[in-house]
Amino acid sequence: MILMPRLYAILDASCFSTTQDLLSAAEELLAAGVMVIQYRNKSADAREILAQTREIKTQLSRTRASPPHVRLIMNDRADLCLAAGFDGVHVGRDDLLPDSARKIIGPERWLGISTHNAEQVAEADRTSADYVAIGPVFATFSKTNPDPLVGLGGVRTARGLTKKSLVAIGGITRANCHSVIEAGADSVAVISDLVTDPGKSAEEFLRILG
Ligand code: TZP
Ligand code: MG
Repeated sequence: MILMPRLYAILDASCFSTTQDLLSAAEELLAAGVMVIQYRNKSADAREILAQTREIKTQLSRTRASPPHVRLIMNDRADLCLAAGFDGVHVGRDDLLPDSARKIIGPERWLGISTHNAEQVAEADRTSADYVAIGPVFATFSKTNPDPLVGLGGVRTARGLTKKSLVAIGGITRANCHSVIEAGADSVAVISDLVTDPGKSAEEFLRILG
């Protein structure tokens, strides 16, 4: 059983105009004390993704020469998780089934799964996933064709259906994150509210979430 840290930062390549901007954001998140970062890239090919993740890893070793260990999670692709030497993979409804992804990444790396309703949470609970993401909780502009909003009620329901680490996602900001944790999430996954000033924003999230 893993315990997901309160803040799960997602670096979405589409939010940054250059790799350098993405790396600066990664550096700021790390310096602020973020312990889990997902790399999300919906448009690049596998080679570009690996080139970018290699740079993120180099950045990480520069910013954090010693423990604590920051976990890097690859979105969508279990094969690229291994190739990049990442610590886990997050799969959605269009990706490999969680148990197939588990076969690729092995027992130690973290496996996360997206869910969008109670039935999917219950199903995810029966898989080898380490954590279950539920969302979108609030309106989001970061996902194409998002599923219907689950709201705080959806987070509460999900909490009742799994003892796995529960990650809430979708429209979560410094202003509303506390309510999401109160509803039963262990962690909040955030894209947009970490883009503008990543270090300051992450510090504020971490302060609010205690
Ligand atoms: N899955 C459900 S909502 C979402 C994903 C990837 C996007 C979350 O981004 P933001 O900007 O924090 O709403
Ligand atoms: Mg996916």
